[in-house]
Amino acid sequence: MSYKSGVVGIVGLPNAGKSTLVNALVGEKVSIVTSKPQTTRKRVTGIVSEDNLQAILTDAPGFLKSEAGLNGFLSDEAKSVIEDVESLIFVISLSGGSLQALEEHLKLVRAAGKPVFCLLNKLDEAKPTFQKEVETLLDESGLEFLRGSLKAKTGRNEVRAVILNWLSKILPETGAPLYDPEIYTTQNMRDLAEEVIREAAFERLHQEIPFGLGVKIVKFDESSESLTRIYAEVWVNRDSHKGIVVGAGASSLKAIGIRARARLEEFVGTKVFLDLRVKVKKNWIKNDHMLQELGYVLNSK
Ligand SMILES: Nc1nc2c(ncn2[C@@H]2O[C@H](COP(=O)(O)OP(=O)(O)OP(=O)(O)O)[C@@H](O)[C@H]2O)c(=O)[nH]1
Ligand SMILES: [Mg+2]
Repeated sequence: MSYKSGVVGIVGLPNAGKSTLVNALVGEKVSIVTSKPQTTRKRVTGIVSEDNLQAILTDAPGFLKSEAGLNGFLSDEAKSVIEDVESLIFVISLSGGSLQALEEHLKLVRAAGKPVFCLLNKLDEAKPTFQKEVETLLDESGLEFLRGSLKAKTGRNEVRAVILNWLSKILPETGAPLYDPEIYTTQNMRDLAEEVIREAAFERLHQEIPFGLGVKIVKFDESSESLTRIYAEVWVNRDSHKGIVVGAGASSLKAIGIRARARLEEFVGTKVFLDLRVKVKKNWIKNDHMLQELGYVLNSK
């Protein structure tokens, strides 16, 4: 019987809807989604298993040009995802943005010489002039594209069906799935906990904080069958950010903890005790040693 599988990179500029697409294709929440750009940092794997195919999706950070610090890591990670996969889905937001940044990213994507499918996302918020420019660019590049919106369920289902059909054509024949079809992510619980806490914090905080916010899981204690104890540090880049994350009477930190704990309980399947502490780690986003401590280091380095 024919069975196809392969590794597919989900790439694009920050905030285009890449992680939303991964979650829609997998049918489970594997990657965190927020309204703030540069949400995804380390690549996340989501696995879609159908009767005839399995796609191992690699959700990349948004593409940006930078050489140092956390931005440098994001930039390198986005580029290395393009190298490490067999085919690519390029997600573009029609809600506007820089055509030049898009062109630069497109150049890298095309240079990889791999099958590419483009999703023109956020059709519900499309800016007509920008949409025209993007479509001309893709037509000139000879790239296949779909216009769609991942905002509502019907849109997600339509996009999912078209992309699965594309995958069924381009994925290589493997005879059997590469991963057990029951598995939908390769992420471990510690990494997942870090992402869930970061998402809860991003949702709660002002625009300027999230980029300088990191989460370190200090201890993940599963020794009790009915209660998982998670001890985590929330790192901020500046003294002045600590008070904002904690909030008056610790209201903000408590709200972050409540939201994160509810999601963590769904994932781990037990009650969760969550201990969150805010630490000021001055300029950690520019410090190689501290970046490494949070796992922001390329596998190849
Ligand atoms: N209006 C609208 N919003 C969308 C659509 N798809 C995704 N979003 C929203 O866009 C924002 C960014 O979505 P993400 O999936 O986190 O985007 P991303 O490309 O993974 O972003 P980074 O990881 O930061 O690069 C979130 O607030 C989503 O809910 C869409 O089709 N329409
Ligand atoms: Mg993302």
